[in-house]
Order: sequence, then C-alpha cells, then structure tokens
Amino acid sequence: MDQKKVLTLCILHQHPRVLLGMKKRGFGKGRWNGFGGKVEPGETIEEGAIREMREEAGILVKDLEKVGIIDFAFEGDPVLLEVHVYRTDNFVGEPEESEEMLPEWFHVDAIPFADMWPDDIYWFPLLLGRKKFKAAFLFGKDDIVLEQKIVEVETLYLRNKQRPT
Ligand code: 8OG
Repeated sequence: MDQKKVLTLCILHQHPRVLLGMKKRGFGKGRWNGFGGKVEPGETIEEGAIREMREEAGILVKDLEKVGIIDFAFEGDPVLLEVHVYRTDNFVGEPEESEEMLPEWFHVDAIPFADMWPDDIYWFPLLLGRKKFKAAFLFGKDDIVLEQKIVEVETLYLRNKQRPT
C-alpha cells in the first residue's frame, strides 16, 4: 500500500526578497530551499511549519499564509510526499545558520533555480505572485520531472488546524 508523508515548506517573502537555506544534510542536501520538514505526531501542519522555521533558521514566523499543496511521487517508490507550502512577510528574528540550513536572502529576480529542486521553477512564480495552487509531480531517475500538473486555486482547504492522518 502507498504510504504518505506530510511535510511543510515555509518561505519568507518580503518583496523583493525571499529567504532560502542551503540544505547541509539529508534529503535535498546541496540545494537551496525554503524551510520545513516532517509534521510530528500530535502537532498540526501549521504548528509543524512554525517549529521547523524556528529550528532551522531561528525565526519566529507569524501570519502564515497557506499558498500550496504539492504531491510528490517518485517512480518505483511507494512513499508519497504531501508538502504544504506557506509564505509570510511577518516574522521576528534574524536568520541564523543551523545544523541543517545556511540561510541567505535572494532577490526575486535572482532565485537560484539551477541549484533547487527541479519542480520549484514551475510553482515559485505563483508563490511570488501571491497565487494559491495545487500541484503534483512525478520524479524519475536522477530527480528528473517526468510528469507535472499545477492548478491555480482560489482557496485551499483550511487544513492548517488539521492533524495529518
Ligand atoms: O525533514 P526533511 O528535511 O527531509 O524535509 C524535506 C523538506 O524538503 C521539506 O521542507 C519539504 C521539502 N521538499 C521536498 N520535496 C521538495 C521539492 O521538490 N521542492 C521543494 N522546494 N521542497 C521540497 O520534500
């Protein structure tokens, strides 16, 4: 049976800059990304996003706006990832390096897509344009995008308070 992992991804977007972090270890190592990780038992998805932002960059985020839900499948792998994407321009603290991430601000015209997950170039423009979306990607060998689907939506289910099943 397919298994599903629920993850968060949070991007600070204070136009015209966004905060990304260089992932120093584990899944996605060597790529710039937003901050996030697995939702832990007993916490809501939004609580998970807030915790990860604090742990990985020393930032307290407020007014998280849910902008997207992305499903990832990997050819030959029964594990599906459901990534809940948030943005905010309201936070407290200065980004600090952690064991997992080296944070850096990027101008929105200089986002390092070549050194990011290959799907990001498809949906980042929606996030920066303050649009909401649902997306699905199928990855093949060497993280090549084999299939992709992105739909802009008016609203996302208000699942922030929900605990993953
Ligand atoms: O706990 P861990 O660091 O393994 O969590 C993985 C993080 O990477 C989590 O924030 C979700 C995020 N992530 C994926 N896949 C992709 C992707 O294709 N693009 C981006 N931008 N982030 C991703 O798991």
